[in-house]
Amino acid sequence: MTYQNIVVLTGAGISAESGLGTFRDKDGIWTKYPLEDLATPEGFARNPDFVHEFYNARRAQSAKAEPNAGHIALADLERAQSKTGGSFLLVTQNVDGLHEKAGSNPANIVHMHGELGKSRCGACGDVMAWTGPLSTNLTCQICDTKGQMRPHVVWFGEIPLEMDRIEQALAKCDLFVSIGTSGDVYPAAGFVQMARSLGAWTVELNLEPSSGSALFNESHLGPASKVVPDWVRLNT
Ligand code: BJW
Repeated sequence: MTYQNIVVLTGAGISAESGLGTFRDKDGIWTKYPLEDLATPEGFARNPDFVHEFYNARRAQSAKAEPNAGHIALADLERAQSKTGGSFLLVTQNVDGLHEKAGSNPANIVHMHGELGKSRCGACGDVMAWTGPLSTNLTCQICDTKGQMRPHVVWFGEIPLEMDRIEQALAKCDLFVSIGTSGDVYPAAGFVQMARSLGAWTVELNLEPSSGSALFNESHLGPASKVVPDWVRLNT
């Protein structure tokens, strides 16, 4: 079956087999580290050094990680879709950069929760590519403010990035595929309802049923490195 406009949403589960931890699984990041201290603007204001240490370690780990068969299958799906003349938008909640490494076209990716490979100045808002560690000793190259550099990621209570672009794509899509996300964090958790209410066919590819599982027309359970390539093969 061919679709005119495809939106794919990915979460931490697609990168699990690349060695990057998920957040809410049994050994997930938020079971080991305090979310309130590490993923909120208030936590950063209280103890920026602790937050920098956490994200510096994850930036270094992500830089070493390689995409798995799930990421690669999505790049294949995008190429197949471009041959039909249809549209394709890959909305990822992941900050690891593995979709780009797998060959997905950066122009068709929205990093709604930001990117570890970028920093942002809390004073002037300038965003720049960043590969090394961040610290409170740094000065912004644009506005010269010291101590305000932060990871370019979206914490709880902050507005995810490029929401207008995502909502426009959801409004016109005829296929919505959700991969490796628990469906516990909004607004991403609400995308399936929006797409389905506007007529899209909805597909879940996850290790286990997500919180919004009942809202999907189709659900295929298993590791992303298997279910994503299998599903892409059957649908291209
Ligand atoms: C596999 C697998 C394998 C494992 N193969 N699958 C009360 C009610 C409703 C909402 C709220 C509320 N109170 C507050 C809110 C809003 C809040 C929210 O949703 N809170 C909930 C927790 C209740 N949301 C926000 O604050 C967001 N902002 C916002 O809402 O702004 C208002 C606004 C929105 C829109 C327009 C205008 C205004 C911001 C959320 C920011 C989230 N940030 C983080 C950190 C990012 C940086 C970082 O990486 O550190 O984003 S938290 C973390 O959760 C990260 C993730 O992107 C995000 C989602 O997690 P994900 O990816 O789903 O991972 P898991 O671990 O939860 O799930 C993994 C899944 O994979 C599981 O299902 C596994 O089974 C599966 N899996 N291995 C396939 N091998």
